[in-house]
Amino acid sequence: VVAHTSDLHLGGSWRNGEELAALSSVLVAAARSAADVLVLAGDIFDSNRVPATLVDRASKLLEDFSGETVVLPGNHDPATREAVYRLQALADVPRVHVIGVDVPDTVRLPHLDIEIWGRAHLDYVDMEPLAEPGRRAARWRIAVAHGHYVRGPHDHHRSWRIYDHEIDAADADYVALGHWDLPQAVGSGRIPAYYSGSPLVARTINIARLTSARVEVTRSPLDIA
Ligand SMILES: [Mn+2]
Repeated sequence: VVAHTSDLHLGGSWRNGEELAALSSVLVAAARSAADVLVLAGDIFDSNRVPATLVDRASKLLEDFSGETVVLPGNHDPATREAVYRLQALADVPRVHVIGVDVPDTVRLPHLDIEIWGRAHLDYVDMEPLAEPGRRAARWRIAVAHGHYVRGPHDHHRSWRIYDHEIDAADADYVALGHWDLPQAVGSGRIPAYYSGSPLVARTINIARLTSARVEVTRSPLDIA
């Protein structure tokens, strides 16, 4: 069972702490669904300059989740030298794996026979979030990408573009997308590809259940005020 969310933007309106409450409700919902893996598809922090106290509190929340957490840095929290993900508080949390920081592109979880591939944002400039995904080396494969799904020619001026043919070529059982605030299914339909939306907007997280017969994707509601 894979839980998926994105775009928490922790620190974006840090005064009232509602994003931390949202993270907490994400972890509760993931645990309620018995998620083995939680995928955080970018822009988890609003910037790499958020207060250390916020990082400490987020780290403590993540530490309490019993599954594995896989983070893909997005365009707001890229894996630069000063990335929030290199701070000790976060680096010390067991079972948290950050693509582009802890591993170049693939988190391998042999006990679940699953791998999570992604291309981290490494700086603030345009890149191809779903280019050159390679081939799977485990029974299950999740591709995670943070960018803008191209619906037509009117999207060609956007940065961080994601195309149908790239989703189809990702050799994945589920494609976990981030960057959009609203939850949405995208792609040609050949491979399940979904934006989770931001927890504070969607009020849900995505749950992908991988079984030998099919991949079932649902949205699990969050308990947030
Ligand atoms: Mn973004």
